[in-house]
Amino acid sequence: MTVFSKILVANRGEIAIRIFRTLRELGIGTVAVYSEADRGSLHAAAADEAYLIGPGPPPESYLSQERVLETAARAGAEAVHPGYGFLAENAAFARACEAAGFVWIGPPPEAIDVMGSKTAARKAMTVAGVPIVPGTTAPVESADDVRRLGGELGWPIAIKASAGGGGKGLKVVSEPDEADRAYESARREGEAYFSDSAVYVERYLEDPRHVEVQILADSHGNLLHLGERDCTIQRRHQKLVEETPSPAVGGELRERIGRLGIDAARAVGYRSVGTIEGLLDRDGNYFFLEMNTRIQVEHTVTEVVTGLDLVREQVLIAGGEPLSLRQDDVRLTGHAIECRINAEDPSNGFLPSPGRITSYREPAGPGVRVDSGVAAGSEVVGLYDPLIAKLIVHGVDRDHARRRMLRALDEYEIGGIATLLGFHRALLEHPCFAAGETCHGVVESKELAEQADRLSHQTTNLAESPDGRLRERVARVELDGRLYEVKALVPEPPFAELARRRRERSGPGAHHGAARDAVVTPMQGTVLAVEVAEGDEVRAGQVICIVEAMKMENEITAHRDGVVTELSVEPGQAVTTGQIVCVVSQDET
Ligand code: MV4
Repeated sequence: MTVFSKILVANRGEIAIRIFRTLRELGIGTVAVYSEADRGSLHAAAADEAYLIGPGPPPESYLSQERVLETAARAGAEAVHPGYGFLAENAAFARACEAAGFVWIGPPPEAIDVMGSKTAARKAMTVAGVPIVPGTTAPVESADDVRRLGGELGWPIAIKASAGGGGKGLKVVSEPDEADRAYESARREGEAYFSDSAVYVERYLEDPRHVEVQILADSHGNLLHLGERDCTIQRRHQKLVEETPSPAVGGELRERIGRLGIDAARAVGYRSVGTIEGLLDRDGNYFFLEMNTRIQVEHTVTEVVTGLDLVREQVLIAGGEPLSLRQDDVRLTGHAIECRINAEDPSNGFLPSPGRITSYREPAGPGVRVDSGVAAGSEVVGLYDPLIAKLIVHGVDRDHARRRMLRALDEYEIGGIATLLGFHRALLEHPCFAAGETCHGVVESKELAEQADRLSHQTTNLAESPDGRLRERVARVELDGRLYEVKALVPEPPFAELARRRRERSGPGAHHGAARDAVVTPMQGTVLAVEVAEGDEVRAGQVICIVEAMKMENEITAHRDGVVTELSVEPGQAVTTGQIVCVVSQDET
């Protein structure tokens, strides 16, 4: 059964660790690669062997095909697993792996190529009889074309980047007058993201669900599907919550979507695990959107309801094994939900929130799985994807899973950085989610972000605290024979006085005003240079000082225009996470 003796995982963080676990179970040796920014990372420690492959920026390490392949040769690996992101859907890398004598744990490069071009994929699906969203299967050449197509398909229409996917470059056009601007804008985005300005047009579906189907295909012509996943909960085309089964899919529709998925995969000669993504409209029509030619973040919910290990299937398929089960053997049990735990700040426009994790405790208990890549003391590096963990629950039905997720979110403690924990609590408690609706609008609403912020303060800490100077204290309090754990944020002298003055200046209720005039260091490190002096006028974004951490230089910038006061760092000084560098004052008249 052991088809390989050693596999290199060309990835980092939680997905690298998740893959290592399966490889261990298969008795296969594990090789990690890591960048200079990931020297202390868990994924490097989790493998049998770990190799430094270059500096932090991905092009010089995780995206460097040469360095990854050199390392695979040096380590004596037989195969390369790309995980997701980075090189996972790079057909050139898949070919380079095979040319260098390694097995590529993924689909044939030709299938990656066809599915990588959205117009080529739409053409192939039309030939295969798989329904696509009505629109063009070739790029459109002008805004006039867009207007003409709007007339034919009916407004609104969507313009999408041909080389795109995941909604990047998507522009909605409601009427003919908007065609010129939307066309040019979609082309610019295509060029910026994919170096390809080609765009095509689809009818725009109102309030659809994002429903995708998991496919397994071996090298012996066997294909099967493992049911659908519903990924409708997205923000700016980033999936946040995924579940299976879809609240909108019953047995008959599941079979239809499964068959379409298999037809789609077969049409491009697919082999490995892969996902057909589609849109489900309110009338139950299902349209092909694109194929993800990799293992996906949300594969876990399918694992939970099928009992299968999709990474194991992927490795065995790459080793030439036939699938060990048939469609009839697939049993879907209960309901699974995944929440993506990103180091992002919902109260700050979901901006990434890199920094040191000061405290960390994972949930456990019945029906709970955590795929994570961090621990207390981990540094979340801003260079990489903000996904630090995936929290997955399994319940007998949807509401059981939903309540279990809320319980697990409550148990989860991540201190030192902002995360989506509070956002997920707010969302899963929201009536729209409880009812299994699409929640379009709600997910991106200010109300939900504010509720997320309130809930996240239950686990607030030093770095999240209003002035970056508060320490978390736990005291136990007994009231009426019941023990309570109380977390208090205690200002520490000499900063207590500073915090008081700032609050007075900002007035009551101006919590955020008070928070925002101090510049704090987001990480522990050493001050290399201070670029401003007390009393200097600075503009938002201007560099205040440079802090070296983990051999990388980080620019600490002013967050707003103002005058530098209370400057408290000098070159050579060691700073801690959340330490105040200075205050940027504004005249408040
Ligand atoms: C669409 C659409 C409506 N009509 N295409 C594409 C990628 C995915 N991330 C979102 N995409 C959409 N494509 C057409 N022709 C609406 C979306 C969409 C969406 C779809 C399902 C669930 C949530 C969504 C959120 C934003 C946009």
